[in-house]
Amino acid sequence: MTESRKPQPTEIDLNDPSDSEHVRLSRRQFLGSSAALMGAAGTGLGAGLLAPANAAEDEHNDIQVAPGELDEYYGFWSGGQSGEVRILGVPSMRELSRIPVFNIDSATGWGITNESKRVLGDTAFLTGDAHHPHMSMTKGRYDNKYIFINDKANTRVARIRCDVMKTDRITTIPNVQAIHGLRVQKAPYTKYVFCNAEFRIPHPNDGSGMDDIEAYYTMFNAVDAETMEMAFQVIVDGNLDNTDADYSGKYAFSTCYNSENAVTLAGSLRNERDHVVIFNIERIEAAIQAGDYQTLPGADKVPVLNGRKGSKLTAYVPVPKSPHGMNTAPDGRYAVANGKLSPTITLFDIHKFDDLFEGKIEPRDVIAAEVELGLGPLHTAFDGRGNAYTTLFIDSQICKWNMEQAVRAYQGEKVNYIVQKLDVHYQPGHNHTSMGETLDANGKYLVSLCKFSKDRFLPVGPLHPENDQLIDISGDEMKLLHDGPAFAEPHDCIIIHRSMVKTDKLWKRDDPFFADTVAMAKQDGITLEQDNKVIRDGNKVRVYMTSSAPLYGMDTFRVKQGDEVTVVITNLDTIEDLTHGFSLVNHGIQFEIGPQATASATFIARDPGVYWYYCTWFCHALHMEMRGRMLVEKA
Ligand code: RUQ
Ligand code: CUA
Repeated sequence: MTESRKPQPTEIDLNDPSDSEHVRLSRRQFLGSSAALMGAAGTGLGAGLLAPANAAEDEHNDIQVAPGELDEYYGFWSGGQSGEVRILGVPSMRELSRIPVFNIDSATGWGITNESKRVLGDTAFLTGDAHHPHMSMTKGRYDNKYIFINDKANTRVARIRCDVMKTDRITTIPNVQAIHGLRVQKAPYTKYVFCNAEFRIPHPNDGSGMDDIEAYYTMFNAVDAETMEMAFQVIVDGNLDNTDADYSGKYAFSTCYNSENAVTLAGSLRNERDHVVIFNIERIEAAIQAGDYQTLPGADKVPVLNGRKGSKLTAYVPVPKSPHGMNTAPDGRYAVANGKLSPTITLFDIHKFDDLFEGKIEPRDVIAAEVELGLGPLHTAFDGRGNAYTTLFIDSQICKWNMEQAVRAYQGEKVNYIVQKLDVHYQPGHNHTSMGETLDANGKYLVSLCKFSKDRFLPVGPLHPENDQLIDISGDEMKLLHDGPAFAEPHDCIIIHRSMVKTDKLWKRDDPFFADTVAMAKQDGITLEQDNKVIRDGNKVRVYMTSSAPLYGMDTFRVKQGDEVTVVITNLDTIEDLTHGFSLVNHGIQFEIGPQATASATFIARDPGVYWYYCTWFCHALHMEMRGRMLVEKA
């Protein structure tokens, strides 16, 4: 089960321009022409301008993305406290799109339309704090199905569909608080989304037992990636921070700070060591099969297993002081716990986990190396060539180090495992390499997500942007290429070769995203693709109309004061990029209707009078004229 974890050679030819139908000019060809390079440099492309002075001679730095050219990689960025996910092009670092998830968005109508409210459920009014976006995988490689992301603020996990890049499911994790670390099971496929609940709470959390701090606990959670239902929860000692999984599908592991079970800062810093908890997924599944679990109130179908110290389902490995990031190397063998309050990283040998669970070795025997890197190690990324890149928060540096050399140094050999330290600006949290958390890690780019930008950009008031710095790691030395300002803290990102991401250009009429709305129309005897009709059902009114640039199917509709009005719009246009919008003035109603999509929103017609509605997405030379009136008659 654990033999073959060797990374396979990458299946993508990164220099093959045919991997995207849009690419007309090979990048190398392009860079070979200094005239073209000058031409691009003269356009003032802003974020797209990345070539260092020596780009023309230096093979490694082919990072120019000229106007009309496409990026080689997609970046999926967490939007932090904004609650959204952003799509960037890498290496240009241009922002391509935003996917609202845990936020309300006036452009797309996320949190406003009935379709998005069905996804958001009864948590539609909540805020979001998005940290860790991760794409589903098959056999350790991205599979373009879903991107999952956590909401720490309201204990949720969301799923984004990669075909349309919209959020399609959101699950609130029961009986825990603050989902932080999130990763997917990497093999054989993403059956589970693993997510850590960070804060310990009383159980039941009903106002009793609030002062019995010792009895608080938290849980490690697994969500079924297809159904988005809870698969299981595991009670742990301490709290949980970040998590990752191995390449066999058998193990997941989480860092823990506050093994002291304290509720104050001072209390949680008492111990010199906290721990990493290793979860044996096979044993957990067997225990569920055997009925060896309990359930908790309010979630009586979710198996809750005991994974506290001494349990056969988990192993606790002591590591220095409040470890934070947990990162599996693409060699399938090693995983790094980042020391945070200790200047060390702890390198785990995953190949020894079987022995540990069989009781043949002691917990600390799974440690292949524990070496000093610098101050404040938070997260580690990998290049697929045996090197690791660790952010040093306090030192404001990225430390590049070699894993095998670190193992030898830990065994007492006099070898230098640190390859290079690069200053970043400033205080990096996460970092991420191109394809770095998959078997396709290719060591081209590294992004350092810096928490402070200080003097790197024009001042914009007391609230500064973050600074996502792009670094070339393809050569022996790391080279800083680009400063990327970002609003609201992107904790984490993933960088995926464009050949592995395929999206739809138009909606399909039978898309499940608006299937409920289509079903409602059918009940009303409406054919959405052609009918423009008002259906009255008591004081509920459903207004069905089409949109086709530059016209709505109805330029006037009439309702009565106090009616609950649902406006349903179907965009008949079949042209790529031809999105219409619908905004009803003074009613807080605004949303996107993509080509071939149906979208709807419901509101109360409170005040009599004339209210204009208009198209919010510029769609046609007569876009301004794309409008109509809602006439609200006095009750
Ligand atoms: S965790 S750095 Cu969610 Cu590191 Cu932010
Ligand atoms: Cu339709 Cu603008």
